Amino acid sequence: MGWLLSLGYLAVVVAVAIGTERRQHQVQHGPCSYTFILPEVEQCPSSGNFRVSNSLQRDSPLPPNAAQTEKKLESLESATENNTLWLQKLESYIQENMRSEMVEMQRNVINTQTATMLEIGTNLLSQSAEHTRKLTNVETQVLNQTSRLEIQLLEYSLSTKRLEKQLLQQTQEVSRLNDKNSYLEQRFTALEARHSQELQAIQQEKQQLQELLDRQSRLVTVLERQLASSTRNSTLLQHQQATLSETLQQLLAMIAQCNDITSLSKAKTVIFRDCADIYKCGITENGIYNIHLANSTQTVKVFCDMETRGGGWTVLQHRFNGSVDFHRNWKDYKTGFGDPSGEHWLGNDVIHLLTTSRDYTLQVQLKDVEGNQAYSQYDHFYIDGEEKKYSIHAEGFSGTAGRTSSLTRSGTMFSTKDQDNDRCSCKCAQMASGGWWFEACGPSNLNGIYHTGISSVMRYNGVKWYYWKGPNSIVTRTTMMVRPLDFHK
Ligand SMILES: *[C@@H]1O[C@H](CO)[C@@H](O)[C@H](O)[C@H]1NC(C)=O
Ligand SMILES: *[C@@H]1O[C@H](CO)[C@@H](O)[C@H](O)[C@H]1NC(C)=O
Ligand SMILES: *[C@@H]1O[C@H](CO)[C@@H](O)[C@H](O)[C@H]1NC(C)=O
Ligand SMILES: *[C@@H]1O[C@H](CO)[C@@H](O)[C@H](O)[C@H]1NC(C)=O
Ligand SMILES: CC(=O)N[C@H]1CO[C@H](CO)[C@@H](O)[C@@H]1O
Repeated sequence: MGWLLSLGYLAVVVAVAIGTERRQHQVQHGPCSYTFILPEVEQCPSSGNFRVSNSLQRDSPLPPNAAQTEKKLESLESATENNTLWLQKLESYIQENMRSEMVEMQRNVINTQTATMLEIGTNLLSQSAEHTRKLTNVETQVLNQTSRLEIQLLEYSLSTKRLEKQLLQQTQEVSRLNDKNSYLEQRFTALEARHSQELQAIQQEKQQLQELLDRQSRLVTVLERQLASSTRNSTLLQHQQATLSETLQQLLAMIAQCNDITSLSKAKTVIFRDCADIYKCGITENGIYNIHLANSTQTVKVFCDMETRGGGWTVLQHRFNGSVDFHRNWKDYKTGFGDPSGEHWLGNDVIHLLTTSRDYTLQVQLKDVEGNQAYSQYDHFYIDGEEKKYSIHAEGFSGTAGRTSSLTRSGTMFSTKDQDNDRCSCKCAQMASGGWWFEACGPSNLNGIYHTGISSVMRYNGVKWYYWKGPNSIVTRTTMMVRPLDFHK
């Protein structure tokens, strides 16, 4: 069988050599190997003188034992010859069977291919074994990875569980928040509703305000129109005002006439005889006014006291600071001296004419150095004319300045330093100073020396009203004034 295989192999080698150039071939037979060169089949036409070279080359080196080697060599030579013969035979056989063998060879080729395929298969097997090994490695690695992955997976699952727990908590939290949210939403809704209500209310208010505004603007328009007509009317009013002011001026003129005694007396029959007349005309302020004496064209400036006890008093005598000298002669007392606005004596003639024209009341007002005030009143008072030495007449005594009248009895005449009409052997007017109704000098002298300051020395010449505070009282203010008895009627 091995031999057949060898033959087959040889045939294959020969088949390979066919169609190619001359090539060397080796054949392994047991421990020996043979090298031979095959002739070219196509270049050798099938002629009869085909020869085979007998030359054989020895490949292996000579053995150490030469005899043995010789023997062996001989056997080998014979074998070779046998072989050569065999080969020749074979060659011829081959030559004969070339064509038929060709077919077989082709079949053999297929076999060879199969072998090759087998070899390749073996190779493949070995490769696949390698691959298997590698695969195993890979598998272990994969297993390693898988285990690692499993561990990781375990960890992951653990963490997943943790996360799940957290998720659960968060879900709970979320649900709680949702609850809260819903509550808030409810509240929000309520608030929204309230807001919308408020908004509605505000809108209503706004509307109302708008309406109000409209109404007001309409009103303003109406007012404007009224203003326009008022402006027109104001012209009319101005005319009326002009008329009114004219009337007023007329009235004022009339009042002025009331004040101006001269013009009134000349123009009309109404005459201011005294301050009472002026007061009744409506003038109630203290001041200096003109009066007309009865049966006379003379105008007299007098001071009117419009405030004391009902007002309407015509002042005859006034002293308050000693600025005017009262130690004067008959003529001065007759005509009067000083200024009605300050210290003065009105004048005996005027006093006579005035007090004999109507029934007059005399009032004597006093004030001492300590500021005490008092008065003496005589309901009926008048003095005679110069022919009767201005004799005094005062009845109906009352008042606070002493319980007894300090005036001398009625009928006492007037005396000055240059006319002694008293009932004293002395000259009272010179002793007591000033002009007065002295008797045996008497308890009063309002025209004496105006002393200032307190003194213990008895003064006979000072201002005196004996029954008020005795002889030592210092009177600092005196006023003699008259008013008609029927003033209040
Ligand atoms: C997996 O492989 C790494 C190196 O790649 C090695 O250190 C480890 O011990 C292996 N683990 C297992 C379970 O084989
Ligand atoms: C303007 O005067 C007329 C007639 O005098 C009167 O009817 C009208 O009311 C007056 N208008 C105003 C705004 O006073
Ligand atoms: C007294 O009074 C009058 C009038 O008020 C004034 O003019 C005068 O200076 C006064 N005299 C003294 C001394 O006070
Ligand atoms: C004023 O004159 C008239 C007539 O002449 C007279 O009757 C009257 O008494 C006089 N009055 C005074 C106060 O003299
Ligand atoms: C020396 C040797 O082996 N010779 C052989 C050659 O071939 C014939 C037959 O084929 C054999 O019988 C011989 O022995």
